[in-house]
Amino acid sequence: MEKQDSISTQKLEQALSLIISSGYQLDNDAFIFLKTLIKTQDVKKIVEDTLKKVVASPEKPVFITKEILNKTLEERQSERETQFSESVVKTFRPLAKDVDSKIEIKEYPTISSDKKVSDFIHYFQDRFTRIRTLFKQRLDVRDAVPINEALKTASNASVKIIGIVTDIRERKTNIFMRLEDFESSVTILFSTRERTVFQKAQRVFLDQIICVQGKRIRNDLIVATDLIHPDIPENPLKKIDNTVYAALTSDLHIGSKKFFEKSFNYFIRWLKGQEGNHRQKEIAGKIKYLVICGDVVDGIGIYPNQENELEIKDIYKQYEKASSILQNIPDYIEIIIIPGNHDATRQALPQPPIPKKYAEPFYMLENVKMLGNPVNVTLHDINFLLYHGRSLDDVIRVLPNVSYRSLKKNISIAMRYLLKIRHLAPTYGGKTPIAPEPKDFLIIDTPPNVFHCGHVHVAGYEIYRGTLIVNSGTWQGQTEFQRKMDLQPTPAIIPIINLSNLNIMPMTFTSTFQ
Ligand code: D5M
Ligand code: FE
Ligand code: ZN
Repeated sequence: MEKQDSISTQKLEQALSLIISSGYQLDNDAFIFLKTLIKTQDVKKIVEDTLKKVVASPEKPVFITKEILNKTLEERQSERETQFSESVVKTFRPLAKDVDSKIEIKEYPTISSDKKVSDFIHYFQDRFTRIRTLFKQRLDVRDAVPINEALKTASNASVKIIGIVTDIRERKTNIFMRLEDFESSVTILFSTRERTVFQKAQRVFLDQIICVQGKRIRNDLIVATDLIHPDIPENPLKKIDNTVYAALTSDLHIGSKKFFEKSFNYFIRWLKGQEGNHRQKEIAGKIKYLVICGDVVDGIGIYPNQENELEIKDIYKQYEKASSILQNIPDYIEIIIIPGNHDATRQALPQPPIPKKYAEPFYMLENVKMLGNPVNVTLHDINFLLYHGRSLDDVIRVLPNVSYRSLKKNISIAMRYLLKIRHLAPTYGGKTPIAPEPKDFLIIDTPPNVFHCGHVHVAGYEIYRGTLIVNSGTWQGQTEFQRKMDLQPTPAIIPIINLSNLNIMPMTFTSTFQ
């Protein structure tokens, strides 16, 4: 320490004699200023640089002032910063830049605009037939029979049927459901005497396809002894020899006053190799895909009094701002964008991609793919089911133990339920609007490797029967409405998925950066 001090003093002395020998004088403030710098700066170098500038300038001052010295100091600092960021950029070698992207988009809805009554019939016929096929893959459902056959059996016989739920009446000690198939219908009684079956029945949605095992006790009344969902079979985690990662996110809500813009820009700088420690930079360099699962912007008139929380009150400007931010992402990263309920596209599911009319700047970016909601995409041989997740609000309502307050622990349970029923939004005409396309695009035909949703603004993950369930949270702080609902969002967390083993690494970009 003492040695250090004497070196600093020596440098100050050398600096002073340099000034004098060059024919200049140091004013008092400048002297005090230099003394304050001796511990942290090379004062001799500062003086040398200052003298060089002074000698070169046409108006040579007699006194070297504090201001002149300070200017040199600032220039040196900014030069060092530039060198630092250049060296970071030079040493950042993103592996993903040398990997070709591999994206396959599975079948896509062709949206018809004029709806007829017959569309509803086709829609439900398609739903019933396809979910029944999924049911028949289960060993314990192969012996299910059409409802009219079940009605012909002897009284008290055990029967198994598959049907669509057309009516639900819940009382204190029992639930009556009406179940229909193509030919007939029947009433099912779930009694609290069969507690677990009764609880399963409490979670059933209208228009859902279920399998019921029970006893026919009267003409068209069956007392349920079991309720079965199609569920997904065990699908072992795919192990693929990939070194690439996907970053999953959603619910940016650009245009909202609560958008975490600084955090999001920090995330982009990290992607570019400009932030983070060595290990974090290594992860950033492997990111090949960025998936944005809806609610890119906050939209206009989406909920009452939204204007109080809007920074940008024009939908076009919201998308302009969104693209001006996202265009800073390195172009070797493929960006996939689907809409959510705040985006400017049809609200009914399946939602078409956000149209060019509103999101034109995005269509100009070569590394951006605008897709619909929901959609199946394969990224490097890993199947993703991307769905914004509006119906999760309905699921949260029917599942006991799951509430907005408990979402941090339970969001994956709500998503898991959609996998079990093999449908993304069962109730027609409920809170989640559905358009009756001739084919039901909301059925989960094939269990995905990754099931990615957003919407609830709370990040959560789990592996269910080999499928990685991810909710990617949000970049928006708590809104007034969410405060009333006691929903605590988890902004600025990005789950990063290693596509070779589906390992998940949540990266946080909050705290000091907001
Ligand atoms: O939805 C974000 C979360 O907040 C989601 O869980 C629903 C809840 N939310 C927000 N607004 C409403 C209204 N008006 N009704 C019910 N639930 C709501 P987001 O789609 O981002 O607004
Ligand atoms: Fe949202
Ligand atoms: Zn949403």
